[in-house]
Formats: sequence, structure tokens, C-alpha cells
Amino acid sequence: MMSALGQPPAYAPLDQQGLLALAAPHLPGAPESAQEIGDGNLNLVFRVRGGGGSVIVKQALPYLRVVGDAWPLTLDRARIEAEALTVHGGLAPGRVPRLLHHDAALAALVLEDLGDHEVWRRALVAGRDVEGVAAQLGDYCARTLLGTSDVLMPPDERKALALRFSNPELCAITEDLVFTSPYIDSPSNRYDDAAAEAAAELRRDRSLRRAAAMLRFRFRTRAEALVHGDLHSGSVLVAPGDARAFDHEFAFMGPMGFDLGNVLANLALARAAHEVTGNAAFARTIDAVAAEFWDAFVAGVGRLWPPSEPWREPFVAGVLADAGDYAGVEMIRRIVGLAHVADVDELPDGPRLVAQRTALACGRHLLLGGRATAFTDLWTRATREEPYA
Ligand code: SR1
Ligand code: MG
Repeated sequence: MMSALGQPPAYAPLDQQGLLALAAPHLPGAPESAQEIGDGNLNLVFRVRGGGGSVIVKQALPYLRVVGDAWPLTLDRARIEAEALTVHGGLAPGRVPRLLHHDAALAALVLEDLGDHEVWRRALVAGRDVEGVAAQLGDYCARTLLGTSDVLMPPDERKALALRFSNPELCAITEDLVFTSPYIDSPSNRYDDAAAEAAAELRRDRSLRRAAAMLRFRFRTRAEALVHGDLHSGSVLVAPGDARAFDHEFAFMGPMGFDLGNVLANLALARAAHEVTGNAAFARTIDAVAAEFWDAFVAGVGRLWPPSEPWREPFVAGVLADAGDYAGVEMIRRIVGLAHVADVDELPDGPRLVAQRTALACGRHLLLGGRATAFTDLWTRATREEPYA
């Protein structure tokens, strides 16, 4: 039975006692302390320690944390996250945190604590290259995207999978914040006063609005694979030689290029931030990281899908072109939409404005410069401010 607000009857935000009880069976000894560590937009995240070990407890709130109860949000996202972690973890072993427990009534997950890892975005902001993680993430994308698509998954299984991953409320957030609001005068948009004219220019650009609207239609209708759905550098934990994708609550059957484009867009934003602060060496490192990511995706596809398959090459070309388009909208929304990125936001005023203009120009170039034909074409447009036809 569900309450009027659509919550299972036992649901309540976890207090200290509830957190310790939930974590206890997964700790090596009696639970001792719980500390909130989350700074995300949606959920509560805690580290619970006990017996010399620790686990992470993540609980969904019945509303969007960053906005408050004015924006109610389904608790079903905890189920989606748990099930997507299981599916992706099965296809790409070791590339996601281990799910120890899912409590459906509390909309809570108990997860392996990767306390020795850091969020990839923080490493990129600090100018630290973490060895091997881009290649692992590219391989993760190949395994999870191909593995949940009609390329590799038997059609009946894939159709059954699609039934479990209808995720309308989280998809609506993306449809709104990524494809719609940045192109209209939406109250959710946020940007610096100094970027206001650039934001207004975007809204006046009919070609750009049309491109974003067409892309939103593709996002809504191309149920190609079980995508992560929010695969930016803040959704990846890294340590040398170990990348783990996390935060799978936006997972749904969507276009493969969305995950790939999000990774590339966020690398391009990190690159722009380093370039404007004179760190050309790390900007070049990010060029190599992006290529490593893409090459590993293509190599993964090659391993999973026999070369005798004549459709493989055009398939990869189509995914690349899609990734370029999705990278374009991601770059734009991270500058003028609701959710920004630390890479750019943490810059001092002057360089920040330059990085913002670069990101907007590159996003436009990706969206309006024709479909990307090769990785170098995509990456050049994502990173070099050049005029487009
Ligand atoms: C209000 S939610 C804003 C953003 O946070 C998530 O990580 C997604 O990127 C979403 O668009
Ligand atoms: Mg997230």
C-alpha cells in the first residue's frame, strides 16, 4: 500500500539509529558512528563506521534535495539505482561499487565504501591524471552499452530489461535541465551576470533551439541500451588503476551516445578551465585522456562484437556522431542551466568568464557544425573555439 504521497508506508528519512541498524550487518564489527558526506543534488549520503571498517548508506528523499520539497521526486530511483548497479556490475565486473544491500521500503542502498578513491572531477580540477581510469571507463561503456542493447542481448531479455527501467521522473529532469531550460527563459537557469548576454544569445538562436529540441526527441525515443544516464566526471570514483561509475539513479533505456557524450563534455569543460588558467600541459593531458577513453570504448566494442559483423563500423560511427551532439548540450547546460560544474565555477572571475564563453562556443559548434565524423573532429570542436558554418 502506498501513502497519498506515493511513499511506501515504512519510509522515513534515516536517523542515526536507523543508519547504524541498516549498516550493521555489513560491517566487520558493531556500528559506531555515521557521518553525512553527500554534497549531491538529490540524496542523503552517509559513511557508517564500525569494527574498523566502513560502508556507505545512500537514501533517496521524496523530493529533490537541492531544491527542497517544492520539487517532489520518486523514491523509485533507489530501486533503479540498485538494479542498474547490479546489471552494469554484472556486465563490467569491478567497474561499479559493490551493492551490499537495497532496502526498498527505506529507498536506501548500502554500498562498498571506496574511501581510498576520489571523485574524478576533483582529480581533474586539481590537475591530477589518474592512471588507467579513462581506459577502464571506456571499456565500462562498451560492456554496459553493448551488453544491454540488441547488439548482444537476446531481444526477449532486452525487452524485459526495458520494463524494469522506465524512469520517467528522472528522465524528465534531464529533458528539462539539459535539452529545454537552457534554451528558454526558465527560472531554473543560473548564470553569472557577466554571462547573461551570452545566455540570451543562445535563447535567440533558432537553429540551436531546433537542434536541442531534435536531440531531446532522440533522447526520448532511442531506447538503445541501459545507459547510466548521468555519466559526468562527478559520477566516477577513481584511484590509480581503478575507475568506478556510481550514482546510477538516472539509468534508463536510452541512446548510447548520451553516456559517451557526457564523459567527453565534462572532460572538455575540465580542459577549458585548465587552458584559461595557463595550465596548457594539463590541457594536453586531458586531450590524451579523452582519446584514451574513446579508443578504449572502440576497442571494447571490437572485443565484444566480431569483426566479421559488417554493421560494426557504421554502428560505431553513428554512436560517435550522437556522442558529439549530446556533448554539445551538456557543455551548454553546465554553463547556463541549473547544475554547474566545479571545474568552471571555482575559477576566479576573469578566467571563469573566458572558460564559460569557450564552453558555450564549443557546445554550439558541436550542435551546429554537422554530425561528428571522427573522434578528432568531435574533440576539436569540443575544445577549440572556432567559427562554424
Ligand atoms: C537537480 S538535479 C541536477 C543534476 O544533478 C544530477 O547529477 C544530474 O546531472 C542533474 O541534471
Ligand atoms: Mg548524480
